[in-house]
Amino acid sequence: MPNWVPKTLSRRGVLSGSLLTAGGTILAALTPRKHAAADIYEPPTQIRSAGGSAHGNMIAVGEVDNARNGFDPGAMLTDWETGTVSRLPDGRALRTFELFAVDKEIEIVPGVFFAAWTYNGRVPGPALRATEGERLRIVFRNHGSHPHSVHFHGIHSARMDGIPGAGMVEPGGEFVYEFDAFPFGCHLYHCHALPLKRHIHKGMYGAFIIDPDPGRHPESEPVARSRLLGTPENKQVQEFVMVMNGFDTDFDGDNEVYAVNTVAHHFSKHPIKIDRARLVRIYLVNVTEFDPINSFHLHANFFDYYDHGTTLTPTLKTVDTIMQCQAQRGILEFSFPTHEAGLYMFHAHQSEFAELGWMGLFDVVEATS
Ligand SMILES: [Cu+2]
Repeated sequence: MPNWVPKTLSRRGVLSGSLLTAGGTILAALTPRKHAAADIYEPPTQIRSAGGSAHGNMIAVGEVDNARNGFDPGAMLTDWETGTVSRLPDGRALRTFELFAVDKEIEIVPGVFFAAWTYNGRVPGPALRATEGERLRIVFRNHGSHPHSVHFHGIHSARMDGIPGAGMVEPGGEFVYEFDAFPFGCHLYHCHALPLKRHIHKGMYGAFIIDPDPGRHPESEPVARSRLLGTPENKQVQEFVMVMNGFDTDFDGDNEVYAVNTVAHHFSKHPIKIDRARLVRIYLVNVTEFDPINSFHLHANFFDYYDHGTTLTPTLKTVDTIMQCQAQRGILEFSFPTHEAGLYMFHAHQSEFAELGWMGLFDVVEATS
C-alpha cells in the first residue's frame, strides 16, 4: 500500500467504498495525520530522484539488467510473435504458436526483483499476431510449479476456453488450443487458473493481435491493409504494443510498481523515437490487477481510438486520454506532423501510477533512419 494513505484507511476502501461520496470526510481523516512521518509519502529508495526529468524528481535511479531478465521493454514494443504458418487441406492458413509457462524472477525496478510466473520467460508474454480468418493452433506446455492455462479473448468453443475443466494444464502437462482467428482487433490472453487475480498479477498475460484481412473489408480496404502486418502500407506506420501492468511486491493486494511492458520508468529513460511525419499506432492492453482502471494520456497532442480494435473507423476521435478497465484494450493512432521536434510525454493519468513507474517519453524527430 502506498505510504501516503494512513494505515487506518485502506487504499482499497478509498477506491471502492462509500468514502468516495464524502470527500470531505477523507480530507478530515487525512489532515490530522499528515505530519506523522510514517504517513508522508516517501518513495522507496529505488524510486528516488534521478533529477532533471520532465516531471521533476520521480523516476527510478539506475538501470534494470535486461540481459538477465531476458527481455527488453523497448524491444518488446515491436517484437511480434507470428508463429509458423502452414496450409490446411482446404487451403486455409494454419498458424501455430508455442507457449510455455515457467517460473522466473524478474527485475522490475533497478534492484527490485519479483517472483513472476511467465509465458516464455517474459512479462508480458509474446505479442501473438495473426490474420483474420486463419486457423490458430497454440501448443501450451506447463514447465511451471502451478497449474496454468491460456485463456484467449476471442471466439472459440467451450473446450478451448482455458479455464478450470477446459484446457487447464498441470505442471509437466501440455494442451493444444485451436480456434479460428476472429474477430480482428487488439486482444489479449492470460492464465485463468485459480485464484485468478494471483495468476494474472504474477505475470501470465500477453497481447493477442488479429489483423483484418483486407479482402473481407472492401469498404475499408486501405485501412485494413495498413493494419495488416507486412504490407507496404503497414510498413509506413510506426506500430508499438504496450501492455499496462502493475506489481504487488509485498503481496498485500495493492501494486507498488506500475509500468508499460513491466519495467518501471523504462520509457522515461529510453524515449521512443518517432518520425514525426509518419503515423503512430499503439496496441494498448490493460492487464493491471487490483486497480479498477488504468489509463493512457498523451501530452501536447490528440489521438483517435478504436475500442478493442474491432472496427476500421475510430470509436472515439480527437481525445488525449483514454481509460481501460482490466482486459479492456484498444488501438491509438496519432502523429506529430506540425510539432516541433522534442520529447513528448505519455503516462497514466492516475498520477500515482505515473510516479510509481507508468510514464514515458516519445522522442519526436524530423525523420528516423
Ligand atoms: Cu497461471
